[in-house]
Amino acid sequence: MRKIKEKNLYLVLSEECGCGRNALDIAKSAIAGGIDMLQMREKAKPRSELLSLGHELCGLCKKNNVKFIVNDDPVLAKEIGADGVHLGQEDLKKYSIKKTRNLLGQDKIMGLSTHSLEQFKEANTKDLDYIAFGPIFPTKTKDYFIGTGDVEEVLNIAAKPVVFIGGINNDNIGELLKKGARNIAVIRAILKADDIKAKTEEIKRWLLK
Ligand code: TZP
Ligand code: MG
Repeated sequence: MRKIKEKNLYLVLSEECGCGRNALDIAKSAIAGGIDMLQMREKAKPRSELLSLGHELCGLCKKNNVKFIVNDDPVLAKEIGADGVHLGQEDLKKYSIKKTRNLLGQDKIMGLSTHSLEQFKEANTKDLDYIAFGPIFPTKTKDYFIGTGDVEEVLNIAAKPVVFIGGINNDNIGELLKKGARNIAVIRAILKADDIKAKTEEIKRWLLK
């Protein structure tokens, strides 16, 4: 069962990248601009704050038909009532895919980050609802990037939706879409914009072309 739309603009929200604006205001503007999915990725915030912010973001997303995903922590995702969780390779040590599924249930969205074709192939056999692949382009979040060389192969073999991430912006998104990408995740392309709503609309137009 496919739990996400055919095409998704996925905002990964880290308030620290938002030029002093607060997470809730950023989310409101990005939702007004047309994001389809929102991930709370707040590595620096204590759990108590994640819980209250998560509840607010979750309510906002529900009202606007945007999927709300919690990064790193399936227990927190469940507590908040989020639509799902996003795990990194490191998170699997604590929360295996099976354990996470048992915790969240069949209806929830489970995504996993992959950073190479090998990791992607492994993830492709697992009980996941989408697989993130990247960083495709240089990004301040990671100290490496993998380029676009494997994008077509990944899409050819994919058994589930692939979300491309890492340094994607208005200048390079066209190249990815031409290779068949349908799901794009960004942090800074949206969070660094002076006008978050307008920038979100601009990127979304690319996706819907
Ligand atoms: N995982 C791979 S790249 C990345 C994450 C969380 C960061 C994406 O941020 P940006 O600003 O869109 O490059
Ligand atoms: Mg993680």
